[in-house]
Amino acid sequence: MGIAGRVRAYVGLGANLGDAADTLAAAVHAVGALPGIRLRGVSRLYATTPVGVLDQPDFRNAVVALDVPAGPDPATGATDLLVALKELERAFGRQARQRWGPREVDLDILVFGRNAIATSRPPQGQSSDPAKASLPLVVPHRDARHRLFVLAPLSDLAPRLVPPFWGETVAAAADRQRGIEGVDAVRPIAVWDGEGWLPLS
Ligand code: PH2
Ligand code: MG
Ligand code: MG
Repeated sequence: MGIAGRVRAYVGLGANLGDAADTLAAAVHAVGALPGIRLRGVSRLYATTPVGVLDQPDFRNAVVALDVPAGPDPATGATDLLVALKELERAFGRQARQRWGPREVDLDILVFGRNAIATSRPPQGQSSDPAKASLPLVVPHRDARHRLFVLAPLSDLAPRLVPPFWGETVAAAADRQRGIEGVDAVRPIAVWDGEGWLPLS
């Protein structure tokens, strides 16, 4: 594949068990070290109020910009990235459970270039949650547009991006969602200094 066969992808990172900030720092390094993948940007780190199930610890969330192989077609390229991310999730979960007790990291493909993708997941790309295992891979991520914990860090990296189907920029969606969820739902707490998180005081 030539140098043109590359895509800008955005991946959301989340964790709320164990030292979530440490986990996300390690996850940023691990994603950036995947074969063929280059780390192009890291958002601020946010402390975020749980969405969905409310009775659980606050999350830490961030987004990374990646330069990844386009693959022979978008569905294949995105599926390859998905499989690599799911392997990382398993590796983190396995190590964390053995050593420090429960820990969890969630790595979601938010955007894969200009592509709109809906494709079945290979076995290695399925969720460990049986209820979700058979869901297709859909990119842009279905919920991203309505979740401030995704929009705020994505807007750090790509405020003027208009993902497929959205009809608005990431920054506009973040502003709207901030009005719905409130400014305190998603709080920046650190910046990436190239190696780890530097706390904002
Ligand atoms: N992830 C979820 C459900 N709810 N809430 C926050 N604040 N951050 C998340 O990453 C998150 C969530 C399922 O993936
Ligand atoms: Mg998720
Ligand atoms: Mg996920």
